[in-house]
Amino acid sequence: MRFALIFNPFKYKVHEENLRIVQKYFGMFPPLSLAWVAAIARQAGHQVTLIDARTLKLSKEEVLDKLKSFKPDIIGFMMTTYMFPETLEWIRYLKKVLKVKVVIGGYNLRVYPRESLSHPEIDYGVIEHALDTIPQLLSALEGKRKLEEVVGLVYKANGEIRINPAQPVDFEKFPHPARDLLPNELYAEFPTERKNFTVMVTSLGCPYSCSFCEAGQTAFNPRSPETVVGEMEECYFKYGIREIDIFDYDFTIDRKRTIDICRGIKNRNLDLLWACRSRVDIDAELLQEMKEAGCGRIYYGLETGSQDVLDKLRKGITFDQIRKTIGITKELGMKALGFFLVGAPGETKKTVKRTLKFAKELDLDYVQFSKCLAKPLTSLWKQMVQETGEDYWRDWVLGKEVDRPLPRPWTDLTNEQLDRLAKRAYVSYHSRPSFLLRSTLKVRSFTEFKRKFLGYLEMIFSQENMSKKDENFVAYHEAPKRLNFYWKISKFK
Ligand code: B12
Repeated sequence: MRFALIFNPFKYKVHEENLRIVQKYFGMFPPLSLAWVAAIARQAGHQVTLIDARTLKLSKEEVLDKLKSFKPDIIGFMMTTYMFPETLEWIRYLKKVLKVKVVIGGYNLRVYPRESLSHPEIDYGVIEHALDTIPQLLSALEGKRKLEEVVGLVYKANGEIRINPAQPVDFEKFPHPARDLLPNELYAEFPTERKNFTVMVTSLGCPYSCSFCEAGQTAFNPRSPETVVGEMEECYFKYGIREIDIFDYDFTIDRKRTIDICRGIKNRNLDLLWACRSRVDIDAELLQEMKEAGCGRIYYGLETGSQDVLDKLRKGITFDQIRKTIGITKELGMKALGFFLVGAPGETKKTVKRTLKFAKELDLDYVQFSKCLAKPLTSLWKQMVQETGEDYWRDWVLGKEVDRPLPRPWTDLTNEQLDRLAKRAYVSYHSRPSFLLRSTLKVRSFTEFKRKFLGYLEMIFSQENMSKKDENFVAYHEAPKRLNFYWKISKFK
């Protein structure tokens, strides 16, 4: 089978957890989920192409041209709940011209498989992982098996939507993502210091129960240290990658595995700068191992400066742990980033002030103040659906809802107040002369300086007090000239 995967560009939504400018400068990331799917399909003997239309700035028409020359039997899209309508619009456009089947996958399918398939343009959905489902689906499309036998598939038959339950998968068995199909030199995220840059996922799931996270209490499913370091080595030698952001929910959950990965990186002499996400309940010895293996940034979920709010979020950490771990991280020469929430359960103007004061006291290298949101599968969402009997996200996927700021019944602050407070927190945090001076001195290249300086100026001058729709929204892109060049030389990859 000829299988084409497409990553479409997406605009800012006012229901998002981040302010518009934060979203704009977030970065250009590889469509990793699709790169996994591509590798899985290829391993099963199929011909695959992956078009990152977002990063290559390709219009629908240009993607259509590429697809016409590739001649796919089936095309695939990754669907997040939040970007569902615009991905659907792309599918509608392409399906009008190309008479091909469409398969979608992604986290949204775990929550809304039926609702997603209710749209006539979508033929198949992969409910959970592609590892078994995609080879089985493609062989079914070749007439070698029946759709009823494809595990983890949602599909249509006799005018009804049918679901074949998914089976658990072992993440270790996945091939490495097909980065050879991606323009690796074009990716960067806001704090990136080196090129080429990529993201990795080395484990699935998280056993903790934070009320705002969709991964809460899902089985931890790690790849082995050998496999993880093997993927890093492939990134290093095959794709010239020198910086990696590990996007696991919590990279340090299994202390021994983390240490083994660190030692593996050192033993293979990989000169990589890497970043990861972690809880603060880790120790100095582990941090030392991470530093020695090239870890340059750690993103910590700190959430708030109020003990009451922290408890309501069921985070299970203390301020002493936060202070100690951030202190050691900085002493070892790694950058510490804090993720904070604004508008969490029990939040007041006073607690937001306390959070900002706490962030300044910790003197983090980066901070993010996101608006607490009832995202699908979180306990905040479950509770809201139970109490109100309404599910905004379900209606959104069905096409019955519009993009609007969502209610937060767990705080007395209004959405307008929260946007204003989040913006004020960013401006106040980043405008301290000591922070500006230190950040400038740490900058490693002109592009890094430009990206950070523009982001800072836009936050001060262009970020409205209440995030609004922006039809012209385009994510900040660093390399338009090289992009054109890349597009010309890669006419068909
Ligand atoms: C890397 C990443 C990104 C990268 C790359 C995008 C991507 N997903 O490839 C970037 C930074 C660009 C990104 C952007 C966004 N992301 Co993101 N991202 C992730 C992250 C951290 C890892 C993805 C990954 O590789 N996982 C490991 C692989 C093995 O699992 P997987 O992604 O689930 O993919 C498997 C299956 O879902 C399925 N599958 C997935 N896609 C497809 C497509 C087809 C055709 C098929 C057949 C199967 C299939 O097969 C895959 C292999 O088994 C996940 C969280 C996580 N840890 O999983 C969030 C996550 C997927 N992202 C999420 C969100 C919300 C976003 C954004 C909307 C954020 C924003 N506001 O901009 C955008 C939307 C981008 C878009 N249009 O898709 C949510 C989705 C939630 C939901 N209900 O839909 C997640 C779950 C994180 C979260 N905290 O909520 N993301």
